Amino acid sequence: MTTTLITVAPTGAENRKTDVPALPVTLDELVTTARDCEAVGASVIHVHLRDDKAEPTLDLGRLTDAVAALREATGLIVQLSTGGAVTDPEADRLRVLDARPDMASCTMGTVNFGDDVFLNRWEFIVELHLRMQERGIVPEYEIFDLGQLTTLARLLDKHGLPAGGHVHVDLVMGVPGGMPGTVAAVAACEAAIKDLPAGTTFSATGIGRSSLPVLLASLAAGGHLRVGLEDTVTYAKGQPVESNAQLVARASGFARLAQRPPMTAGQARELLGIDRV
Ligand code: KMH
Ligand code: ZN
Repeated sequence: MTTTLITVAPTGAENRKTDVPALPVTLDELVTTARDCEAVGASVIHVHLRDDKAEPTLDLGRLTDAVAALREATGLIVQLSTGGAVTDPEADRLRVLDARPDMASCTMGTVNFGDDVFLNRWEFIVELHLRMQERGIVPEYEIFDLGQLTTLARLLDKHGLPAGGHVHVDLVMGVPGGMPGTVAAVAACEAAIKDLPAGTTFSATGIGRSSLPVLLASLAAGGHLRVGLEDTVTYAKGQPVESNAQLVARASGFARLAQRPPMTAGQARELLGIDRV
């Protein structure tokens, strides 16, 4: 791999605007963030939306508007979260696909999520996978624990390759209840990914203080990167993140040092098979 795909996850569903003022919660803030992050090396944006009170929402009208606004303002690949918040019902999470993004996330199993449970039943996973296949939406398979890679292998075996034919996974590491954000865990996942279809790619993100170790381990293992305020609100000890672009710029810098500069959105589309759907 000679270049690095950088995904920005600017908002998430967990952090509060009152605690993290840099969090983009309005559509204007999201579009500005997207432009800024594209300028410093992001090629994919993983989107969670907020309502007028800055609470997480899966409102279809807002999602549809966000997809249109991001496409108009940037060349970024628009990936909507179907994970939502832990409280979101399955029907609302499935309806996200009606907003017709380029990509959508698809989590490969249930995981304890701090004091909560992020529920992803097998039947729900299959339904998401099949609907994305039908509609030509490219999935990013979210992996919170090693065994979820085995679930992905089972899914592909039983229900076929995703739209576009390319398999891309994102390792979400360091969630309390999931796998740790360590070099050993990245290496274990990399080994398990070798059992998935040839050409499968992965990115990785480490929550909180695991963000830098995971970023460096992923680059070293030939993986790609996800960064953003969804996962990381502290830039360095005692220093809050100023903006999503600050995190993307840092990731781009490390990628360049690793002789794997950020890929353009066009290169990312080619890699992920988005041009083929
Ligand atoms: N907010 C988490 C419960 C995804 O976006 O697909 C789920 C999540 C995964 O963030
Ligand atoms: Zn997310």
